[in-house]
Amino acid sequence: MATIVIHQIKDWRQLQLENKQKFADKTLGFVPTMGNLHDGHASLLKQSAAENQLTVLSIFVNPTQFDQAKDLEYYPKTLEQDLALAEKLNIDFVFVPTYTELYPDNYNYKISESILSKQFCGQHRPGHFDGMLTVVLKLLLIFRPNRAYFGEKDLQQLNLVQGMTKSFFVETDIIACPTIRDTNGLALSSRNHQLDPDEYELATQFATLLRTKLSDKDIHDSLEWLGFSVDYIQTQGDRRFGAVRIGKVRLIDNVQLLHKTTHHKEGTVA
Ligand code: PAJ
Repeated sequence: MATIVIHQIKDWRQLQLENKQKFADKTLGFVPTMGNLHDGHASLLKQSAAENQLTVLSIFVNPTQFDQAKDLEYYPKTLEQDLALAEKLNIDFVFVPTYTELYPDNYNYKISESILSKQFCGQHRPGHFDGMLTVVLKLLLIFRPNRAYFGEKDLQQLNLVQGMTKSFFVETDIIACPTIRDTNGLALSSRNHQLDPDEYELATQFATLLRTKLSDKDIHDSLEWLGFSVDYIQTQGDRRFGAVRIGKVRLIDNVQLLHKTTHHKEGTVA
């Protein structure tokens, strides 16, 4: 079946009404994204397609989670390519809403979390997690999927979404998916496409240094010396989290520190 692209919530409702048979007793998997899809997103889509009879992908560059106007403006948009990938992966539905479709209230109502969302990235991106949680809750309520797939690359986001669904009794299982990396160790990210070749080379040092036995402070200082502007490098338990900037591009990552753990388990709550 060809991928069906939906722009409006009413079209999704209509589709369900007209195809009761098709939806009956089928499990629905959901993969929310901001587009500019790469192999990291593809791994989530493949896992959803393998574990559910139907999959919905959403593509929406959510303005309420951008704390800087320039970051939003420069965010790469490649809808044609993204739809071609969805088709290739046999994804059933792609939801591509407008701002007014998702925010009829113009963001007067929002979800906020008061502890975890203030740490790590939250300290450096005011309002970011409010915007993220709000749009994710809206999307989960529109599609009411059995499972929704999130990458461990954004572990703080994943943990916040898990906490939110538990707090608001949302009956969707939040599934953690491993971080997909380039052969040089750099976590795949839409933001990597904004780096020039020299900056990309430099970015690989971020992933490499995060895994070393150096202290957080020594990694911080080494990265600054190399030319990064460091937001934070912070170890919690056996996991090290980091966020850096190269020029206008912000990169985040987290790795499990094997020298700090006795058993290897990816994606545990930090
Ligand atoms: P986006 O950055 O497009 O990421 C969509 C999903 O892909 C997230 O769950 C993210 O963790 C996952 N992902 C990104 N890079 C990955 C990689 N290298 N390996 C594995 N998974 C990866 O995260 C967002 O969009 C937004 O905040 C969103 C949840 C869509 C809300 O607007």
